[in-house]
Amino acid sequence: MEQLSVEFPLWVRLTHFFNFLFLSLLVRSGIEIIGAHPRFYWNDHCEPGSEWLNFLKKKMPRNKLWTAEDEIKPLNSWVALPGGNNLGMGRHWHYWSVIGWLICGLFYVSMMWLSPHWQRLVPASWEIFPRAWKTFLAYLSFEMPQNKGLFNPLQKLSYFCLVYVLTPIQILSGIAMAPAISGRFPAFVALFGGRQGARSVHFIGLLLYLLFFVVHLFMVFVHGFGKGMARIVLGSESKPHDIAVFLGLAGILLVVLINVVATYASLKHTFRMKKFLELGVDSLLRFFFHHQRSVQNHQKTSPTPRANGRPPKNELFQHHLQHNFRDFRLKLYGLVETPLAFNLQELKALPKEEQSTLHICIQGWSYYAQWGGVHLKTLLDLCRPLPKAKYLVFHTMDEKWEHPEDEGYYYEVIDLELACKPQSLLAYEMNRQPLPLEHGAPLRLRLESQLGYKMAKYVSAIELVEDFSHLGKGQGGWRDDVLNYFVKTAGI
Ligand SMILES: Nc1nc2c(c(=O)[nH]1)N[C@H]1C(S)=C(S)[C@@H](COP(=O)(O)O)O[C@H]1N2
Ligand SMILES: [Mo]
Repeated sequence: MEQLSVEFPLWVRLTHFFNFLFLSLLVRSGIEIIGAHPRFYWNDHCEPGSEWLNFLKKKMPRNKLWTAEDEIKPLNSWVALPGGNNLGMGRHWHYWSVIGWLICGLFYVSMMWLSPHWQRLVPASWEIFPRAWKTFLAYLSFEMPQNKGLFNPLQKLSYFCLVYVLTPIQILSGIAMAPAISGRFPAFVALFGGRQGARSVHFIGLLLYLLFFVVHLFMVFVHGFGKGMARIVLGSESKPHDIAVFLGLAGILLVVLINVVATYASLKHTFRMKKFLELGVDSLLRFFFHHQRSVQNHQKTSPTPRANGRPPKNELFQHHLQHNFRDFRLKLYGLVETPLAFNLQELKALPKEEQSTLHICIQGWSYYAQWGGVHLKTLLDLCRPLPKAKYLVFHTMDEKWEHPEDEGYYYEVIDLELACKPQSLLAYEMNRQPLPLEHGAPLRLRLESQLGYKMAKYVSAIELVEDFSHLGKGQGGWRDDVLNYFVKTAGI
């Protein structure tokens, strides 16, 4: 074996700093995301009461319809990035910093394996376990273990687990939560015991990073702060401790400052910040998560699926309800050769598609249901989009009376590629019954590789357009516009 010096090369010291920076952003934005549904389950039905961990003390009313939006817990900016009810921005920060963190981590691991440094973390034999245990007992009896190399056995084992066990699990459980991935590779997600298993594992991972951070900091103090700083900032214990402590504290302050600025800018200049965080990240997310086709067939239904978005109250919708949608017509218009209108009987006479899938809300909860309806492709083949047509706008009868401060009816935009996927339906049936009122009667969109908010309920018309920037605030959907500044790719 090559001899290892007791110095930290520059790349170790730099990646240590960036790892700390990106992890601080990841943890805080992760906490923001948890606030959107602060409950954890080991089952994908997310039955209220079946959570193993619940941070929401609020009880949901038994006697009236509540929706998942009532379960949001706005968090303090001291713990969450950016804090408040800002799921969209939390997600932006999470994806932005995960890319930085992955680049940093990949560089670190490659440098380890390209140099003799890999031996620092990879145990040479199973002997590491009893030796680490002995070190642990030594600490318990307030003895300082004598290091032969840079790290003692317990340290080596903890770092190994952090880099080569916890981190891969965290990356994989994160990916498993994307609906595009759980739709395309259900067996992979089953490794975690399902979607909620992946979410719970991802959360436990966050706790372990925090635990590591606290113990690591404690150990640095126990072993000598100046000595530790000299190593990690300047590379070796023999370097001047005072300069190292000064630079080290300046580095920590910089990370704090970046967090403060990130929080402030996200709250004060949300739209500009969103644009900044999308640079590059948006195309990367699109590349990985937009083109997957869902192949789900779960054959499961959840006893009490949640709803999000309450039924419309406006006169037209009430009229349709009273008359059992007898005069209802679904309109197809815009950039098409033949504008069309269908009543429900006519839609039901078209070839029927059925699918049994997992619904995943951006907030984090999920449920299984069976859906029956017309393939969007069938409708497109009938009205024949003009070559100019790029997008489908789903207009709804939902005036969003619950959000009087935000104007406009609920709508969602998808592109032709998504519309032509095999599991993209306009559904009129849920669990083999006519679509219930709270789930979008008479018609709702189902896009099984996407997050729930894309799947507009109470759909009344489909318009084909070349561009959607004139609609609402131009972000391609009601929730995309007004609520939370969502990322463009709803596959993750
Ligand atoms: N018209 C309308 N459609 C909507 C919404 C809404 O508020 N209004 N909420 C969306 C969100 S965020 C989700 S998660 C799903 C929820 O579908 P469900 O209520 O059938 O469970 O509907 C989507 N479609
Ligand atoms: Mo949602």
